[in-house]
Amino acid sequence: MLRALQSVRVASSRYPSSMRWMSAWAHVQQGPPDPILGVTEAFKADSNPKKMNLGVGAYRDDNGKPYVLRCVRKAEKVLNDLALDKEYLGITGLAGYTKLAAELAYGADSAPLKNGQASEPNLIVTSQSLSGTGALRIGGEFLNRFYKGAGGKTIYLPTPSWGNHGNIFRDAGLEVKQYRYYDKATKGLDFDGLVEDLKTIPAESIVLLHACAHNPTGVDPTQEQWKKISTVCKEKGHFVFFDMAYQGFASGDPTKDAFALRHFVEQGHRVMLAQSFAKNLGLYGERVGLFSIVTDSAEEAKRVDSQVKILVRPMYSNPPLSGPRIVKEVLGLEELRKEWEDEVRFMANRIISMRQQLRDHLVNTYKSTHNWDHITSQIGMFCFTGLKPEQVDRLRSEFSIYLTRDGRISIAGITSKNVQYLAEGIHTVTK
Ligand code: CBA
Repeated sequence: MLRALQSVRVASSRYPSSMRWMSAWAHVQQGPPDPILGVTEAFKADSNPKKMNLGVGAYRDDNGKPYVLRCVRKAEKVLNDLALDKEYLGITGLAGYTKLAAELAYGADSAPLKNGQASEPNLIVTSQSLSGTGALRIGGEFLNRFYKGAGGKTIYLPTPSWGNHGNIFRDAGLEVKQYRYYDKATKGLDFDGLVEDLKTIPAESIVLLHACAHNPTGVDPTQEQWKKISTVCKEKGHFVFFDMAYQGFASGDPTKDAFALRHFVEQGHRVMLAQSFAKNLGLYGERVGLFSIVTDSAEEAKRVDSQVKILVRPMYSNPPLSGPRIVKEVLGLEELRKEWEDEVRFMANRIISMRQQLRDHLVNTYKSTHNWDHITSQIGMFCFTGLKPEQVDRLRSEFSIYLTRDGRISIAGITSKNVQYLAEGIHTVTK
């Protein structure tokens, strides 16, 4: 049998017979497509003019087109006129950018950052990263190498979490476990389950929290609930790793969306943070993000910084230059920053309006008898619709509407022109 297979393979090989020998990759098995990015591939191959891609979380304008922010275009013009060089950045990236990005997340008046201004060195160690994913990976590697808490090298993720989290942390050598988060029955937060799990897992465990606009559920704790989560984590000595990929996308206000992170830091948690500028500045393909760790002292910051550099250097040497330059201009120039804040609010509001219209069509136009309140009560880029995998498959085959099989839709991909078509599709497969 093996011989037969080999001869088939050899027959289809492009190499002449004198060069035929067993390939080093003959044993490599076909892997499945990525559950999120694979949806985009399938969408691209569909020729239906009515097709909709609600898979990946990428903002579209009301014509369904990718949106480049005006403030970004202006920053690019400024940068172009400066005709800057293309030298390598340092291992941890562009200093002006890392400072502004950290201030955006933690707040310019954050105690560990304020120390930096008062002639003491900054206590927050930063490293520019390959967007949010890269920041999570640096964090995973750092935890694997250095975390000595009694909870061990296990990271606890919410159930469910962004599909890539498990892969990132497993590949970084951590064990991955879960805590309760989403309540399927209420389509809201299982707050009691969450708190109970955080109390039950071993002391000094590593816990990943989505800072805002939880992916995939669109369900965030309230400010009061965040305070309680902070207290429980503190009592148990848990180490908190925040993932903040959507700052500004939850409420339209980046400061409000940073509440959880800032509260934890105020309460004395020395957290880790993964930040991304993919969504809130629309810099998806520029891959610009930030990894940061809040340390205890200037001396500790210095040691940690040295080890972050040692960790990053063999992975990719140093990060790319164009993205952070753009962010530095936008956040650093008052006029562009103001324009950015307006644009983030605009994007968030368009998403809120699409939620409303989708729910209205289901309830009023199609008279669906299901409860669709969660479409408007959930926040951020995504709605966790509750659609079953078979219903998702029908949306794809009968309507050319593409989403992930867990029933998540990227609201940012809906427009005022196709929202009714989507409602029709959802109604058809759920009635
Ligand atoms: N964390 C979370 C919670 C995310 O949802 C995403 C992006 C990232 C990483 C980190 P980036 O590396 O591009 O900065 O983002 N998640 C997706 O929007 C998508 O970009 C999503 O559709 O789930 C992805 O890569 O899957």
